[in-house]
Amino acid sequence: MKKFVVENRIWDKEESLPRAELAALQGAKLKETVARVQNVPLYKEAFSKSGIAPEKINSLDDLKRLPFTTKADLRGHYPLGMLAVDRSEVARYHASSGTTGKPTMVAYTQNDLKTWANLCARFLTGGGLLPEHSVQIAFGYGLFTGGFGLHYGVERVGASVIPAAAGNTPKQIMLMMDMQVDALVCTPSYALSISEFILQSDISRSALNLKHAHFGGEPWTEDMRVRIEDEMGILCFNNYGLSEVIGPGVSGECAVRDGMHISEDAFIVECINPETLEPVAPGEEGELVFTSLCKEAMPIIRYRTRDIASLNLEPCACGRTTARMSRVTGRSDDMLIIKGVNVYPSQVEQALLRVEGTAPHYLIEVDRPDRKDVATVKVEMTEKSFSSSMKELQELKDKIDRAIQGITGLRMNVELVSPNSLERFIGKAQRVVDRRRG
Ligand code: DLL
Repeated sequence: MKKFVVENRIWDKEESLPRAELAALQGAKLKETVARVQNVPLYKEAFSKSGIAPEKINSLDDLKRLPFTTKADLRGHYPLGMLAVDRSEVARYHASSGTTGKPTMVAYTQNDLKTWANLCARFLTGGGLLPEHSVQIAFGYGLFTGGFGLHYGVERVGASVIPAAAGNTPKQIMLMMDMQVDALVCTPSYALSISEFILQSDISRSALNLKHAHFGGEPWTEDMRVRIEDEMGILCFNNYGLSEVIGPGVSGECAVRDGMHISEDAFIVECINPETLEPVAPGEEGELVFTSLCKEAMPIIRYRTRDIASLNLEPCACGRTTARMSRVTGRSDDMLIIKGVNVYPSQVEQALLRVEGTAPHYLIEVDRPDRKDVATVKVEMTEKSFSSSMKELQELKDKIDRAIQGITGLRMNVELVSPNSLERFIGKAQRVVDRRRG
């Protein structure tokens, strides 16, 4: 099938400013943000403790003298202690996802909502969205920022939205076919479930008009992209964001697909060593830290994301000059340390996608019997490999074992499980059960 070709379009001139001009713009906006956060007790205190006069902050170098903001700070000020405006000025609330405890509430003024829609319009345009396209949004609509964030971004481009929301896969596919949808928006793991459903039913790919897809909200790998693109005959683009910073719209890929462009006129990005807290060099992996430059309701200073990625400051072939971030390879707090080796679930995924005969559905279970770490990867077989001989299955297990060891440097037990036996996700996938944490 012929793949869609993305026209190289840039939504805003701020995406391609000379770097010196961008730095001047950031400095001016930073001053406004610093003034605004004086309304937030946490920040007012931080400034006075570090002995820095807010009016003396002019650049990132000055900013670096301030402490970081962490998830714990936000939790400690639940629900609205980080608000920098009067509640009457808030137009909408969302919350960051989290499976345990209270969520982190985030707030937007009317201006924030406009900024947000515009930032989403940027990456959608970078990934080929045109005003004449119709877009199916299969993200949860609710406190999660994915659904509403992308919804208004698509509308801002002038395209039409089909707010399907997450779940009910047969209905998603029906809508996609009947409405001749051009673009799909969801998590990559849900896209995998949709693709799997299409392959298992007798729906012909030609019944779909899908051209491109915009995935985000969770880590995924290049191998996963190749798999989905081959199965669905579409182009898939990665976009990244987090509620505390704004939601989706922090960064996204352009047609070149060599990193996600960060909207640096809206956020200052730093990449640090999570242990020493010192900056790492461009190209080196570290934890991303963001300072917002345009947010009114909940501005944030030096937020430690826990997301591990690297930065590329070279201009891109697309004409944008903004820094690009690599894929997120994991979170510093999701990183598993097994027998002393640092392992990210995405590395296991990468290994599995390279072995034929496995479906890309897996679960990593870690236990510590007898004070020794034991990691088991449950991997689904494809229907074809499911009917293989014992000898072939043993060969498959060995291949997986070698692939995982090759990428992670670690041996894990491999357990082959029958097709469709592992849980499917309509939102963010849960790939790890770590029983060592009690
Ligand atoms: O997931 C915002 C979002 C929604 C982004 C839809 C893109 C698309 P939270 O629920 O607060 O917000 O979760 C944020 O999700 O710190 C990352 O760990 C992870 N994440 C988001 N996008 C990506 C991505 C939204 N493209 C957390 N690749 C972040 C890897 C991602 N991880």
